[in-house]
Amino acid sequence: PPQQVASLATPAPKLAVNSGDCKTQTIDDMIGQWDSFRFAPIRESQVSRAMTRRYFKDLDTYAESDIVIIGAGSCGLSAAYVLGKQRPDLKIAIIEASVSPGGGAWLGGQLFSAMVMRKPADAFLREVGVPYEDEGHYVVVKHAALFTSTIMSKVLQLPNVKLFNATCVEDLITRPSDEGVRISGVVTNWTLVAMHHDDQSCMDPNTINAPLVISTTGHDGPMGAFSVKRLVSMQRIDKLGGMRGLDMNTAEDAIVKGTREIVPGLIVGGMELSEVDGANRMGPTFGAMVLSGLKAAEEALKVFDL
Ligand code: AHZ
Repeated sequence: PPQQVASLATPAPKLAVNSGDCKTQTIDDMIGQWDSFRFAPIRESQVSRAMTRRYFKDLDTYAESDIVIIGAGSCGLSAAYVLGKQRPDLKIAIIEASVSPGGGAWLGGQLFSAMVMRKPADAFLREVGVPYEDEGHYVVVKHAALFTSTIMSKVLQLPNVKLFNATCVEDLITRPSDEGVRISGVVTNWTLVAMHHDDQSCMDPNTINAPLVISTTGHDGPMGAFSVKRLVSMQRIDKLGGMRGLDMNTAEDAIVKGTREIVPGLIVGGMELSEVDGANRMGPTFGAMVLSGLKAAEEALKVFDL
């Protein structure tokens, strides 16, 4: 049977803080006391070390990950949420090319604020604690940004998940296998570096090894459909089906049901899948993205339950 999504009831573990002899204040301690107010002292190198030490420790820790998720849009974040909650023993790295994770889920359609989700995807909103208006067959979140910021905050609080933003996947790591080739990790670069491959001499990338990669890079465009386009150029799949025109009714079911391991070691979900399967697009309705994330997580857990 499909695994149940764990409840959110347990609070996120507190990070250890070395408060030294600095008194912990409340907001009330400060109000009306601004004349005597001052920040605790700091040396600039402490700020630098606080960031770099953690970042390089994370690079070290996640150089061997259990799962890499490419793309932190609505599908990738949903998959990360389910996997991270369900399996605290797994190390999950999310690689997001943009400085700001969230993909297309900061707005609904056009540049409108509200986000529509068709039922039964409202179950996911209840799971993460996003309020909505019930309109019968569909629900409306008053701000798409409310959904995106909520799921992002839940994902980023998970101790076994690390988001590397401003970092893009430039290639896939492969290994020979009985089925031809197995995807065994990702090749990464800071996005700002990747943008300058044409005007700087060789700037080699970095790598993350992982037995399983989930690609959710969205449909084709300046950034999207990264992994499936690479599968074509490495002759692992013949050609892409090409995303078809908009039909909400067929598109959403097709994306959720089709979310699967496309080649060994690579699960594809969200709108990236429409480019493989020749599925319709759905436009501004996001239920399929969260449920594709749920299905991607379920497919991934089959690998780790062996
Ligand atoms: O920055 C991209 C975005 O945040 C990121 N991304 C793309 N290529 C990458 C790479 N390395 C790292 N090579 C990369 N990150 O992937 C994220 C994709 O998010 P998205 O919101 O575009 O995709 P999604 O499938 O999660 O959601 C699609 C939302 C859409 S599109 C659509 C339509 O056009 O009809 N309808 C919906 C609901």
